[in-house]
Amino acid sequence: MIQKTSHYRICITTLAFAVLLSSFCLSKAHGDDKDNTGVLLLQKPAVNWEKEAFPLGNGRLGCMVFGGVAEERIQFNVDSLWTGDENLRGNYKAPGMGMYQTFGNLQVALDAEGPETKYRRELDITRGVCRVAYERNGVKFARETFCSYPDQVIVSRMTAGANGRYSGRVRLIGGHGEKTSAKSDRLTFTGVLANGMEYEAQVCVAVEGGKIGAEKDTLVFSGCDSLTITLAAGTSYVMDYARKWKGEHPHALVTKQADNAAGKTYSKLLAAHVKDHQSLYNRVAIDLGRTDANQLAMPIDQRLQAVRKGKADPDLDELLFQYGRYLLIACSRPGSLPANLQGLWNNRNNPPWHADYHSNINLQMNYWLAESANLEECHRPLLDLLTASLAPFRKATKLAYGDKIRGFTIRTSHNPFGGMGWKWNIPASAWYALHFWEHYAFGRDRKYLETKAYPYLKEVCQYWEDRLKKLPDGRLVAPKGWSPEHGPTEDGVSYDQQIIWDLFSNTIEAAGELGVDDDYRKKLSAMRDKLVGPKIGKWGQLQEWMVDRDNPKDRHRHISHMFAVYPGRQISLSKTPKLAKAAAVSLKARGFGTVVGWANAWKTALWARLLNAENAYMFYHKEVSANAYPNLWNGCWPGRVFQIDANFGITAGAIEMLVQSHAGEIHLLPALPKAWATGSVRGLRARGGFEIDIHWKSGVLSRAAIRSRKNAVCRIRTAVPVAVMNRGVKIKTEVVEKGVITFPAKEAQEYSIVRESE
Ligand code: FUC
Repeated sequence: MIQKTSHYRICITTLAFAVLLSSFCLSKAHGDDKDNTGVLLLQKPAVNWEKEAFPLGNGRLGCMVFGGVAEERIQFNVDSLWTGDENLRGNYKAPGMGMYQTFGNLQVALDAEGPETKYRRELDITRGVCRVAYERNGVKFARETFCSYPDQVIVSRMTAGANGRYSGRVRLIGGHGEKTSAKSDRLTFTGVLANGMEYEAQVCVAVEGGKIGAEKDTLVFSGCDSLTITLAAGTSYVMDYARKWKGEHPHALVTKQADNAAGKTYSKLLAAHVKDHQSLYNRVAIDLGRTDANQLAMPIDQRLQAVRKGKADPDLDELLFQYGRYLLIACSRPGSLPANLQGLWNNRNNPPWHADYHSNINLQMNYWLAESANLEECHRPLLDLLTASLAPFRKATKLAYGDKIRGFTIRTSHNPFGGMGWKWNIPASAWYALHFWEHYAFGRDRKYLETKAYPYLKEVCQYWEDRLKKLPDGRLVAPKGWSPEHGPTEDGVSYDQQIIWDLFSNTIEAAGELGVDDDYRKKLSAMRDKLVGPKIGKWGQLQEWMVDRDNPKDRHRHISHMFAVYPGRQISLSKTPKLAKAAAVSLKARGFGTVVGWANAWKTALWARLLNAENAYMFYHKEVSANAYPNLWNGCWPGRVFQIDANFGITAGAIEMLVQSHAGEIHLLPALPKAWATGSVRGLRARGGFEIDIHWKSGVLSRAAIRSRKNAVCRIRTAVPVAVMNRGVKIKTEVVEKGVITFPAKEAQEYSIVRESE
């Protein structure tokens, strides 16, 4: 698909493409897009933080809304409120590793008489708004809460169908015993952690009708028609190692954000928020079938119960799909830190696994969907933090491996100060390099490749040039590796070998794209060809180690030797069918039982890459039929504590069922399951700078659209014969093999793919 045409037009028509794209975003591309499905409904207030409260966020600032009637509780976080530091020696238990902290709670106690009826609590992921509604004594009460990226505040508004119905108290309670001060209509607390991290939160309350005033540390209001509450919070963190990660005290900025929001009308704040949210969210629409109307109207906990009893609910499959996108928009925006093990949401000061960045699957999985689900901006916080952490990563690597080693590697867990914790995970920096490469592969931003991605890739290659070990027969192995959390430490572990192959391949391709480092490219190619490659073992399995010791009864949750199938590209059914079959044998042996969320999501993507639609769907479906809590989050081993990776991985897995582009071609509907027999998707992205819409009926492609960002040869694989049209005119295509055609795609053009009779 993606061979370069002989001349790229340098005069980029990015503008034209942006206009084209935005016109697709703004107009509903298809009449059959539905708009009643993007809502999580529950009919009681949340009691349990991780299972029932609803998450909102703007990347940096986030909160969990409980929706209580007598007391609204909004637990909030700022992504950089971390203890710890550079933790140079990597002691996981040392204070330097740090933990992600809760910031505090906003509590609104409401005086009320009489029981409420018709209670509803909804998270509308299409708008990024949480709504609460109920009635009391015939009066309707309503609340809306959102977290705005443009205004950098949380906003909550409470209204009623009659005047003077709101009396009560607002409290702002810090997570570290801070003292809150109250003045007229504002609450403030400020604090400093042991590592010098300064932080502050401010709440402003505007009332209509009635009155409000400060009493000790509380705001007391009575007889109000409505309340509009804005919360601003920040820390002194800056993503800059040279400044020791520390900037100004947040007081001035937090005050400015609070004042600015308090000076705007609620409708203005809401409109700016919804516009911003939808500029990302609306890029993708999906229709996987129709749920029975009665079931669709049910609260999500009951829908989960129905699914668990075997009822079909394709709209719930859609909701799960879009929820992954929603959550990434909510916890990873330009300027923020990347999504940690809990995204952005944490109500404890000692969260499981420190709520850290975990490099042996979890952090990567958080970002598997970013490019393909059309949220490339949301990928940037990861790339930014990894780039900002280079200096401390290099330092720690030299400390452990000697001054002579070039490049760097990392441990399994790390924090936002470039500090690391538990156990070296030697190929992790190479796995991260894949994210730099993928950002280019999807977006084709050459400048980014040249200035950010290629230098990163090259530096990690240098580490492996120095570290790889020659076997007596001349082949190369990574010494002393470990298949994550499984088996012994030894040479030539498949996880290491596959990731290094991927790193070298991407670096070679990157240098080729840039037309640089010819000799180095040849050197890397020679080294790549000498790497001990994937092996098929005695029971036909893909070996996890160089030694053929895999146990067919082993159900371990980690499946690291499948990296080459997904997210890597060393093994595919079209190019390496024997290895792909061996991978299927291994994956089958790991079982079909219920596994932790991230393993479940990985298996979805893996079965999709192995083109087994029903197995892929089985694992996709388990996410709702076995794993999901009422707020569609899920828990992880041990103890089923909340972890967010599966919510992202499952969306990425579903995309692999609908379109794949890792093997040099765009494969439309590679693993469409029976459960999604008729449907459509709009706005997915494919490598090579393409955006894709697909419609299918009774399990077969009916039409598709491909929009190209750059001049490129587009190669597509379909199960049925297709013709390609551009501006209503059929264009010439070349048949490469049965089911595979190519055509020259021009930048900023749309191509219609229509089914032809056989
Ligand atoms: C990996 C997994 C665990 C958990 C942890 C955060 O080590 O093995 O299940 O997800 O990361």
